[in-house]
Amino acid sequence: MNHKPLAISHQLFNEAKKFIPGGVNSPVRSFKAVGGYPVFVNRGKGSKIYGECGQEFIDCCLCWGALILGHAYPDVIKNLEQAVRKGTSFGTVTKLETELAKLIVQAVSSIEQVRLTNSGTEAVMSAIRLARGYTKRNKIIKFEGSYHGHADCLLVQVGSGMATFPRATSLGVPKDFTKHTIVLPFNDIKKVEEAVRKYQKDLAAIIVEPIMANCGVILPRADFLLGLRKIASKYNIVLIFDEVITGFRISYGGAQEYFRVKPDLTCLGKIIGGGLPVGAFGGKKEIMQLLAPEGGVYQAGTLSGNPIAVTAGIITLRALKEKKSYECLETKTKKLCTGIRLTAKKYGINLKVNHIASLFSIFFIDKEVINYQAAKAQNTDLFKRFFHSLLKKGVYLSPSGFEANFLSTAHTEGDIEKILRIVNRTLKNIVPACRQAGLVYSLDYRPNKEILCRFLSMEKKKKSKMI
Ligand code: HOZ
Repeated sequence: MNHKPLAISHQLFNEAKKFIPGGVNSPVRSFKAVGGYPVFVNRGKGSKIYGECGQEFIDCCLCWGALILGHAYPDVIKNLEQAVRKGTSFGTVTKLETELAKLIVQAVSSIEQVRLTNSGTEAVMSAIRLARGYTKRNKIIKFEGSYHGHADCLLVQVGSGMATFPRATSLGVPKDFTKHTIVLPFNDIKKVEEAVRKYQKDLAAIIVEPIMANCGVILPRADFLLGLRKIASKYNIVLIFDEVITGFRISYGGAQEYFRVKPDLTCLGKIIGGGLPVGAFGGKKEIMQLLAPEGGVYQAGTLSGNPIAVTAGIITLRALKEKKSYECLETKTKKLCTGIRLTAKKYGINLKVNHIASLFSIFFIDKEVINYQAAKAQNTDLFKRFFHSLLKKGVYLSPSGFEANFLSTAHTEGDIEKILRIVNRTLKNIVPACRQAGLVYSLDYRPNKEILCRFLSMEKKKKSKMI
């Protein structure tokens, strides 16, 4: 085994820690949830990233979902080079902003007007303020394990990095700042009805990730989102979909198009910046018109609508629109996730793979994961072993069992097959640990090679056309 990359990561991380708190600019990157040292990445191309020692990884994190076209997508790079030559930021209006806004409005049916921000956190924070300004009410409902960025009022029972954090809420958030936040379990519409009846007079908004993607991927039950829509309409509460992850990922129109439920406001980020820092929030004109300078809800940003970031967003959205990529992405993801499930079955390992479109997570658990409490019950030690074994063999997953994984249009059939081969070797090796954790069906373990061989030969025959 080549120990050089590990030694280099160790050295670079220690150096970073001298100057950056924890060595990172966002906590999950520190590998705290999985142990070991983060990989220092030097470059990326297509479905791959390359470490400082040249190690190659198939990337299934993709800048946390932002890079749906893969790394260094040629058209994005070409246009960025041209844009940079014209100047990097003006702090005044450009045609580019209107162009990106138009693309978003045309794509997302509930959005009539949209404002660009620098991050998803900013978008969500502003959408909440707008909902409060519009309804003249204070309280908001959020769901356990969801992560809507790090604005004070939303840092309550949060997923993502906070799911593996030793304390439930961040220090530095006064109770007064979260006293209007009501936290409910995801997928439980009865609890929402009860809370709404209790607080209706002061409820400004319900904010939800239509697909939870910050404590692993958790799908909404049939009618949960529709139930939220009905309740919000009945009580004049603003329904906010946080589509920072799902926007332009689940379909071109986001999760709201996929599930056919229209929120009043939508928050976006990641993909609309094509790998550069952008966020956005938009919705009904009647609500959006309340923003300054038209209305009394203040929101601003020096670098908002930055021409470089907006250029990357425009090219990305245009490419997605033209390529009709979503079917392909879903086929690839289904193949990968079915393969992982069947491999686990072959070894009698109880694990759950939640997936939709090009979003997936793997939970070492024997029950369905339908909410945060279920996600919390996963065996994180087994996930750590799984993660590091894949990493060593060249697959980069998101470094926590409480995060989503992603595929891009750049992932090839060869990538999927390689990941499946590596998953096979990994799961085979961790059977004893799974057995010890009570996650193997039977102590009398007999591998069933037949099922997997049948699946793999079926897939070969299909010769599915992948991009
Ligand atoms: N909170 C992000 C994932 N849900 C992590 C972002 C990052 O570390 O870059």
